[in-house]
Amino acid sequence: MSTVAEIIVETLAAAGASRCYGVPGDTLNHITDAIRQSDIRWIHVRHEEAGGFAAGADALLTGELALCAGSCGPGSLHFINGLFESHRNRAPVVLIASQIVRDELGFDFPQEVDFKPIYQTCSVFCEEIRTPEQARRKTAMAAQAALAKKGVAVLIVPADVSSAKAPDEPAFAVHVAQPMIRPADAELDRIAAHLGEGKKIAIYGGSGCEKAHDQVVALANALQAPIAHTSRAKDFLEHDNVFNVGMTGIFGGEAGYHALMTCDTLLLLGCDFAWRQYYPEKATIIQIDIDGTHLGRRHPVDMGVVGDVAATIDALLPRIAPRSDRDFLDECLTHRAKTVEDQGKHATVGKGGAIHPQYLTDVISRLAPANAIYTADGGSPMVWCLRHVAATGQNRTVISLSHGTMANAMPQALGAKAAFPDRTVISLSGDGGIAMLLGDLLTAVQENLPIKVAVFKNGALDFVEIEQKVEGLLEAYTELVNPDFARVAEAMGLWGRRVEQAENLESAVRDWLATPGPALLDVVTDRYELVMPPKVEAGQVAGMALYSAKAVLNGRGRDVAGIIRNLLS
Ligand SMILES: Cc1ncc(C[n+]2csc(CCOP(=O)(O)OP(=O)(O)O)c2C)c(N)n1
Ligand SMILES: [Mg+2]
Repeated sequence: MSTVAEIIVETLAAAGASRCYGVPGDTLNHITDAIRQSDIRWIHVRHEEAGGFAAGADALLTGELALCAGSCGPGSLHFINGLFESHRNRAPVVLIASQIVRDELGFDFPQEVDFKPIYQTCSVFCEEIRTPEQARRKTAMAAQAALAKKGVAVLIVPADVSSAKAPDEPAFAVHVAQPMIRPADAELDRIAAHLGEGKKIAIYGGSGCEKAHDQVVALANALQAPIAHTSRAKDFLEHDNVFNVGMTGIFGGEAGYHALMTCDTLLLLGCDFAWRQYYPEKATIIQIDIDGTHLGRRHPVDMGVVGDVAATIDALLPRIAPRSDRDFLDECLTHRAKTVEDQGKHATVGKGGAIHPQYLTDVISRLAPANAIYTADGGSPMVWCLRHVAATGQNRTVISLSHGTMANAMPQALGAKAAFPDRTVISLSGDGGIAMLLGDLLTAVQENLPIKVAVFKNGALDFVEIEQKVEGLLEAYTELVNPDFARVAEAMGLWGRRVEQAENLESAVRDWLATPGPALLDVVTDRYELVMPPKVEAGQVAGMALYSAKAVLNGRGRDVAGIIRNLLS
């Protein structure tokens, strides 16, 4: 007769899970013992938050279940931020949150934490296995929910339940359905009629365009329409696309902004872009999304339909009369060329051999294999990743776009590497971000996960400093006193090198990429890089001007000179 712990592990393995990230302890011991005897690989992280990030990247990139497991109280609580990130990325992760024994629940027992209200806010399923009889069915339902609803599922398992014998009963299987969903014929006819009336049509594609690259490009060709994309759709739409005008929004460029704001007809394809000021006021907007709750959520739309992007375009294309007028498209592509040129200006060596962060990203993107996986920290590295890692159609980027957390990149790289041992996995880390979960560099060594970490060492919480400056505030509490991260990495068992001058960068990046084991490059980057939005709001200019006046009055004229130099160069 099996124990409940064995049944849980067996059910999750049968549902496709092959890795579990966690820290063992007390109430989890029967579960870890069952994992020890299974085909699931246990990956021992040093902080559970890192495990939450790693499992999310693993699940997001593979589309398969990834697991986390923690001890009761603080152990399972520590996953929270990593799992918020993973949930908001729609990654199918199951957390086994072990719990104190049932008899003591509700008496403020040592390490008692009521996980349900805590994890309910970042999960698609959050239930306690109350009896051994529930174990098989609830575990299967957790896996089913994570895969079908795409998000985190949490199983709370009291220690006396996991160690109990489970009844013999048939296994519950998990099903991954792949239906073909598209709007009704009459709806497609109406979309075609709207498009027929448009004079300046723009397409805005989001992550719903994964697996729909060719269809979206074919539609753009038929409509002679520019394609702008969200940051999440970078991997799916940027490459091999002569209609691409890039992103809009604060991380985007002028071309994407121009296409959306000046079109008369906008087709939203699987995108849920949150920043409402970047939607056009007057255009006719048609939205196609697999999730009906997304329709009109960000901005009013004239027509909203439910469908998978590829299947919908396949059914829509025969209803559309191809166009030849490309005036609007050409206008947007001219803006695009200018945007690329402007953004490229900083991807060069700075004055006196300074390393612009854009240049560092550009060098890495040029030298890394075409199928590399990149992760980037919340803060300025995510912006450099979005703008300067060239999409190849094979590479992937994992960025904290919805949750916007710090310290995600290195642990997400661990999960990506565990899932794809044959691919180069690169973490673009902030100096603030890497320090936050530094201990998990040890996981790269201990678990033999040879990730490549690049630290953008600008000596500051730079992104916050920029935010403060554009609001007209003086920067405060953003200074970082850093160690030499290369020597720290070496002491931890990684390969490490520090780079301060641009002339040494390329050879250092080559050595770093060629190192067989985990490796960290500590790169001193220029601090005064402004992450310029495509259209600087009037308020932001006023904020900068105000900052400049305050800074000069406070004897910080050099800072202003640094920013202005970078803006103008
Ligand atoms: C966990 C967490 N804490 C704080 C913040 C607020 N925040 C956003 S970016 C940032 C600075 C990041 O600094 P660093 O990692 O050095 O990157 P940089 O912007 O300097 O390149 C901070 C503090 C956050 N997003 N997440
Ligand atoms: Mg920094």
